[in-house]
Amino acid sequence: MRTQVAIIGSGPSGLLLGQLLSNAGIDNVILDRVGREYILGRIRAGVLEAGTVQLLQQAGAGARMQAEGLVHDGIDLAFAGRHHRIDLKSLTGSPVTVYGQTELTRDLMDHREATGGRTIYDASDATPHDFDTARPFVTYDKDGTTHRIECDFIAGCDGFHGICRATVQDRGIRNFEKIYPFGWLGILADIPPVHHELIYANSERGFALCSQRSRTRSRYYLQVPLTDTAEAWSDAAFWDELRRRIPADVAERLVTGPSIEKSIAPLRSFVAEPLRFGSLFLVGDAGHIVPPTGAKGLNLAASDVHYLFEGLQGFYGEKSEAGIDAYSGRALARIWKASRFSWSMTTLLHKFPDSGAFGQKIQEAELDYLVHSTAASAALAENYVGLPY
Ligand code: RFL
Ligand code: PHB
Repeated sequence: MRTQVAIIGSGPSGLLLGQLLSNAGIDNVILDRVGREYILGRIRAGVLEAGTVQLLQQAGAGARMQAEGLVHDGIDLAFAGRHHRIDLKSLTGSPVTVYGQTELTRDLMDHREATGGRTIYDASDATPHDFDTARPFVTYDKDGTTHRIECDFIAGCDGFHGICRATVQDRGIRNFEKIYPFGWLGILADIPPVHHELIYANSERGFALCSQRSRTRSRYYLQVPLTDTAEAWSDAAFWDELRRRIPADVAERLVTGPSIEKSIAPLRSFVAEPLRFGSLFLVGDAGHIVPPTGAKGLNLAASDVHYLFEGLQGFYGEKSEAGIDAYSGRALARIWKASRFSWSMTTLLHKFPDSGAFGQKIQEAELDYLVHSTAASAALAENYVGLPY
């Protein structure tokens, strides 16, 4: 088989890139190790920056998000028993959109199917080859046979544990990493959200987040030790602990119900440099990970796609390599700023094992300053709604 761009990974990065390329008449094939339903079973991000919303619309897959996505003009920061609103819209001119990654992925998959895009699911052992020559190709196994896709470029959209970054480990790549000493226990439940906007809560017992997927579906998170397991947390224990970490007036309004998903995600900051190796590009989580506190992971995947799509469009349309040459530098400049923001939100809001009562007071003082200083609130809001591409 031959294509122009072979895309490894059918998560949000691979699907968004594939659709933008297809719309521009650039042929592409997407490969994924697992199947559609497995991918749609992963509960992940929930907050979209305006740039991500715009890209989904540009891809032609934005109709349902436009109709069902919840536009949020602000977020709440809770600490020391109180909560304060950061007015994102008035501070930056931009809101965020609450729309689940599962739904965004489903919309992109459906649109790809409707427009005749090629996706090969359950493709095992996908491997990029010869990406430092003029004739790169990808091999994969399916139904007991090894297949080969000849291409011009390979987009590594295969997430943090994928094969693409692993393939270039001995080619001068630098990895920058910080592991946090806790994880997030997330719960999804068909109950109305406790508040119409998100609440990020710092408390002496650890961080909590009140998020949502719709007016009838809530998503809540608790900071937990890495030694905890999701199975050991009953729903009742989760709701009890959440009530203790959020302000009393919010806890009183909390509606609880049976969980439909419960899982623990470790928190990590990671950036690989560079993101290009000949004709192989690393995109999204394949090249970087942020802790979820700033809601940046999916949005960074989208900005990577934007830069790479522009580069590939320039290559095929104007025979210019300037855009693909600039990809790694442009993407990394934005990635590092979002990594800084995610790290600082994580540091500000979580309980660290060694920080003690002094550390708690310092966090509360910083939060108090943040919510009462227009300049500091604006800096947070600018980063939260997304820095310009
Ligand atoms: P994905 O979504 O991991 O998709 C990668 C795809 O590649 C496939 N794959 C392979 N295919 C072929 N061969 C191989 N060898 C392969 N290895 C892997 C996988 O099956 C998969 O289908 O990466 P992508 O597309 O770059 O998208 C990134 C986002 O998924 C991620 O950044 C976000 O989910 C992060 N994130 C959040 N981001 C936000 O912007 N806002 C949020 O509110 C937010 N909340 C979150 C999050 C991530 C979380 N977890 C669980 C990590 C909340 C959580 C709890
Ligand atoms: C989510 O709803 O899953 C979510 C929202 C905001 C975050 C992280 C996750 O910062």
